[in-house]
Amino acid sequence: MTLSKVLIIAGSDPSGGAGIQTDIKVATSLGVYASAVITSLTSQNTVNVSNIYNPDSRILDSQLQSVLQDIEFDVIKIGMVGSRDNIDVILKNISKYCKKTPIVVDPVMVATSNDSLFEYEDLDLLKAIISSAKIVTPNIDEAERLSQISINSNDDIVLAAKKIQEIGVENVLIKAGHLDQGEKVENIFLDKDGVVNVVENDRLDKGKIHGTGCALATAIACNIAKSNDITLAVKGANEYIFKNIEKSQKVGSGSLILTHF
Ligand code: PXL
Repeated sequence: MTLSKVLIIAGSDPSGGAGIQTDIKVATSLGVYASAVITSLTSQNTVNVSNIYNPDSRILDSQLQSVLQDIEFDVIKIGMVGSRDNIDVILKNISKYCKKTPIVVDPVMVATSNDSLFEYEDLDLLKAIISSAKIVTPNIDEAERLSQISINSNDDIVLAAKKIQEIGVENVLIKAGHLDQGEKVENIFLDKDGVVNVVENDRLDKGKIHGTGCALATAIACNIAKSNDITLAVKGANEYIFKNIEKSQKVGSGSLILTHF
C-alpha cells in the first residue's frame, strides 16, 4: 500500500492541544505520515497564550527547502503563519516546489482562549496563500475578516463563503459552531462548482475545547491525501472531530482537549 504524506506548516502549542502537536496526532491516527515545519513558538497551556516567539523566517525557509527537496507530499496543511516574512517564505516555497500539491489553509487568527495569533495587517498576504489553496476552513470570526461581511445568519455565511471563494480558493468550509446554540452544528461547505452543502452534526454540550479547528483542517488534509474527493474528505473529517469531541478530556485547568485515541 502506498504511504500518504502530509506536510504540516503551523505553530507550536507546547500544551499539545492545538497547533503542530495536534496536527501530528491527527495525521498519525488517520494513518498518514506527517512531516512538520514550525512557523512560530507559542507559550501556552489550556488556559491562555502567554507569549509568542517567531524565529527568523530564514529558518523556516531552510526547513521548507530541506523537506520539499526530498519528499513529495500528497497534501500540505497550513495553520498559524506567525509573521509577514513567514508568509513570503511559504509562498515562495510553494510556488517553487509544490505548484500542483493540494493545500488546506486554516486561517488561524485567534486562539480558543481569545488570545491573538495573527496580525490583521497581514491579511492581504494571507489571502495570497488562500488563493492557491484547494480549501480554506475559517470559523465565523475569520470568515468575517476574510469576507468583510458581518455574519448573523446562515444566509450571511453563504454570502461570506462566496466572497471568500472570490479570493481564488476552490472550496470554502465555514465552521459555524459558535453562530447559534441550536441542537445541530451546521457548517457550510461551498464547493468549487458553487454548490452549498450543510455539513452537520449534533451539538455536544462539552464547554470550550482547544484545537478542534487545527484538527479539522488536518483531518481534511489527510483525507484528501488518501482519496482526493473533497466532499468526502470534509464529511469524514467532520465525523472524526465529532467522535473525538465526544471523548474529549481535561488535562489542565482550562479548555478540554482532544486525545485522538
Ligand atoms: O486553534 C488555533 C491555533 C493554531 N495554532 C496554534 C495554536 C492555536 C490555538 O491555540 O496555539 C499554534
